[in-house]
Amino acid sequence: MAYQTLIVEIEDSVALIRLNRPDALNALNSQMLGELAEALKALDGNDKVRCIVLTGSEKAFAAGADIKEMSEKTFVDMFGADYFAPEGEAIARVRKPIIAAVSGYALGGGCELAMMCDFIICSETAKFGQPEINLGVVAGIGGTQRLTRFVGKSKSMDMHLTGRFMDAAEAERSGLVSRVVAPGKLVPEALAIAKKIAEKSALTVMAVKEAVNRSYETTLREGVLFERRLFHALFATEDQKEGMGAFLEKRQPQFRDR
Ligand code: CO8
Repeated sequence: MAYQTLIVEIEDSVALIRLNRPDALNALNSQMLGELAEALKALDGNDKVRCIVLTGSEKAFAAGADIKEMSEKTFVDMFGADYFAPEGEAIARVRKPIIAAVSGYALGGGCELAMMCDFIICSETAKFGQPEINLGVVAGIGGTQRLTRFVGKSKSMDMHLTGRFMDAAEAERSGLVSRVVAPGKLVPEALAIAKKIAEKSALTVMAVKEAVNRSYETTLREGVLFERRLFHALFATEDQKEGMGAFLEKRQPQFRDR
């Protein structure tokens, strides 16, 4: 499938999606988010893909929603179309893991898109921010909610109220990203992590993703119960027998997603 605003490659069970609007620092317009939702849906249903990496360019993961596209819109336009809601929901529905690999700017909608992925790794050049306040708006695809869960209220308020940028070291220190890598190593490192995940049982990977995401959406008691039931349920799979059997036989497991 050819896209105008994305480059999609599949190799060794891993899909790499590159946001590709270099002239606008990968600003997210309706076309790009529509194509991204479509590509993710297709990759989620593609048996050759077990993990997805989403990246941008060296200069920008994405510098936010496209200000040119939005500037003249009215409340009726935005509310009437539920601007970016269907695309956000489509991304949230993906069951395979998505790793955001961020180099350069991840601002506004770009930071929010990275946070919609399952985890973020970044290059030392990364700059995260929610600068919507400088445009007279607030974050619109989850920034106030997700950034607060990642970094806590104080730092989230600071970021949203001042519009300042956070560098890679601060992002790692405050839990926004899981790893920081040297510039130039970002995509190879993200692909290597994705390949590690691709070796696991796809059933267990989906269960982990559901369980961790549930921690955002429910009480501790309900979340622990949900996790325990998934843990019990996985004893119905061949992959549990294979994983535990391989450990006892001191060999590598051969998972078959059953
Ligand atoms: N939208 C449109 N075009 C952009 C954007 C953007 N967000 N960011 C950069 N560009 C364009 C510039 O206009 C410029 O284009 P041109 O060459 O045609 O003038 C080109 O990209 C290069 O940008 P700069 O010349 O500005 O590059 P610099 O290196 O000088 O600066 C910055 C880089 C700091 C990233 C700067 O471009 C910048 O501040 N960009 C805007 C960042 C921003 O405010 N982002 C938040 C946008 S609002 C948002 O994301 C809301 C999300 C929620 C929406 C959901 C709706 C429901």
